Amino acid sequence: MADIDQLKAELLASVEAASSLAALEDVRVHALGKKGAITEQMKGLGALSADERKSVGQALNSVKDAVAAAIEAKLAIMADAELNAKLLAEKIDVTLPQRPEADGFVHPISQTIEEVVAILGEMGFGVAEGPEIEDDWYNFTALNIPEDHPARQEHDTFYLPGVGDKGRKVLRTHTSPVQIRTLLKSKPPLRIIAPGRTYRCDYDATHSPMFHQVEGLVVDKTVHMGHLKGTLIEFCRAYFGLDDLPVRFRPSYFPFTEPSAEVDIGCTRAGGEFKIGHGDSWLEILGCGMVNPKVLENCGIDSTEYQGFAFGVGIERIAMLKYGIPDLRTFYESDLRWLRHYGFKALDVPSMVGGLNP
Ligand code: 2NL
Repeated sequence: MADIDQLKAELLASVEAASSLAALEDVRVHALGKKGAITEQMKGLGALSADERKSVGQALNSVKDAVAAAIEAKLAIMADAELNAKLLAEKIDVTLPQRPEADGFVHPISQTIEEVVAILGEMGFGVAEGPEIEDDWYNFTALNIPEDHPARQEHDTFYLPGVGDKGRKVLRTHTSPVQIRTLLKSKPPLRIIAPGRTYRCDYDATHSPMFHQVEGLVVDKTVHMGHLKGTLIEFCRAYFGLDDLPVRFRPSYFPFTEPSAEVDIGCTRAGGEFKIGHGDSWLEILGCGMVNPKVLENCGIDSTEYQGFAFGVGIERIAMLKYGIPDLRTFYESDLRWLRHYGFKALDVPSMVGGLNP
């Protein structure tokens, strides 16, 4: 038995001493292999009495288990150390600015989102983010769009296979579920925008199955339609860079807002030309309204104490209008010639002090 204890101590010490994967493998073969030290001892068991065979056999088995466990543990430590060394060797500082001579461009979608964030950020909105694969409840039910509501069909939803305990999973059809998540976890007053990818099963010259949206939400005790109008008029004028851009609110309907409105901006279509600004015509650019009290209640907010306004803007649409991009589909083609033409310099970050497109 003393021999077995010594064997155990020796083998554990050699596991401890192994300093490479190859050395550890040598130790494993030497200890546990077919011709290894433990196997050799096992072979001697036949010569022992029945009682001795049992106790020595058990002792050898426990040495075997202890050595195997020590090798496992050492392997895990070595794998960790290897990964750490690799991470350290491959370290890059992602906060360094892009080299100015590098031939890369910011996509107009990213640029437009940055511009919207700059304008609304200046007004005190914070950016919120959330998952693109959503529970049916966050995407529809919480927003007062019940199971049989026609809006569910209008949204041309991509449903994911399988049914979870919270209901079906969907690709979010708008970024509203991000606002729902924020309403559920933080207390008002709130002022947030949720930019990001959204999905609807629709594809033609003016629809893409994946597109981008920015939604905004303000909840407080005394916010009213005047704040909604002031915010969106200011937003439209700042985004298009026209101080006197005509903006009008036209009654509309969304299940999640009441009252609801669509926002049009002035434009001219005279003589075959199209231009944003004072003119003979109107162009719809976003949807908005006062948050339906049912939506607040669904998120555990007392609608007799709080009210809010919300809006949603299609990023592709306002990017096409501002930058004269005629075809929606070109956004997603990754055509470098297109990107060189419509893209932006990476160092020209939009801001209200430095300008939206410096
Ligand atoms: C559009 C219309 C809209 C909202 C989005 C919203 C979000 C919450 C509560 C209430 Cl959490 N409303 N979002 C409200 C009105 C319109 O988008 O045409 N978007 C492109």
